[in-house]
Amino acid sequence: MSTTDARQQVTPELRQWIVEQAEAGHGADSVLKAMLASGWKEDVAVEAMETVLRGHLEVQAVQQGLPPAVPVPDAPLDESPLFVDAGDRRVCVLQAMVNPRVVVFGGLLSDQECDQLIALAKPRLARSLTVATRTGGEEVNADRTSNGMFFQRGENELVRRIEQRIAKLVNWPEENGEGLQVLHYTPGTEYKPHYDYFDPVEPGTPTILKRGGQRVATIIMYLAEPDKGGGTVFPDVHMEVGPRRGNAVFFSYERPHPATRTLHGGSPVLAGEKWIATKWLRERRFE
Ligand code: PD2
Ligand code: ZN
Repeated sequence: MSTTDARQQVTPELRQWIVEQAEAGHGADSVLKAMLASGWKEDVAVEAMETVLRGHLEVQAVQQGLPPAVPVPDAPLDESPLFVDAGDRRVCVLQAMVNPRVVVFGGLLSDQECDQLIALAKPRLARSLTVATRTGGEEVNADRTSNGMFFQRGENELVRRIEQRIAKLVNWPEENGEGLQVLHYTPGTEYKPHYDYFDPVEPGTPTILKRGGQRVATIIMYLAEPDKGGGTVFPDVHMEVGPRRGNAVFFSYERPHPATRTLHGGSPVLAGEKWIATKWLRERRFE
């Protein structure tokens, strides 16, 4: 492989060579080394490798029957910042995982915002429902024993402020968000492991998707801490996020498939009370 092209274009031949190297089991480091030795600039070489391999993996995934990947929200974490500018607030990055994409944020909400959300939600709580993918409606589900309520998107100044902050934090239009949902868990209540996307094979899913397409990301904000239990768990990667007040866990899923490893659940609260606010983000404007 050699390049004399001053613009360093990723030609079909280069694409093929990168894929062949990967398929032959050569690691990213040795492929990069070979490209640098052939005169490729490092940033161009890295970008070319990433783009080509991502594209190749996507073609293979779809050939194997997986739904196609779509763009998803994400925070700007490329340079491993300690903080992200979320407009009216600097939010701390406590932990970041690539696969599944999970980010734990510190201080997304102030204590006062947590208390205000709880106070506004309290009089409106009812037994939580889940989407009935068979019909497209909603149903009581033994896997989800919390009480909860939804705010309308932009319902009041507090909700608008938080929605704007989330939109800036993960670079996703506010109007693609479902209404903020507040949930209350008492001892013994939980949300058993599930996926937040809608299962494409369920008959009710096409109806659900008319209102903004698939869910592509979730942000769970912790408003009040239980004394024991109540962590958010990701069983596929054996991870548990502690429900620390003001913090949040964000995760995205680029296709509605278990390959995203975004199975997650709210562990039973063992003592005390847990309050959270969940925001689900859709592909398009959610009406
Ligand atoms: O309460 C939680 O930790 C939790 C866990 C899993 C919430 C949700 N899912 C959700 O609201 O989607
Ligand atoms: Zn969930």
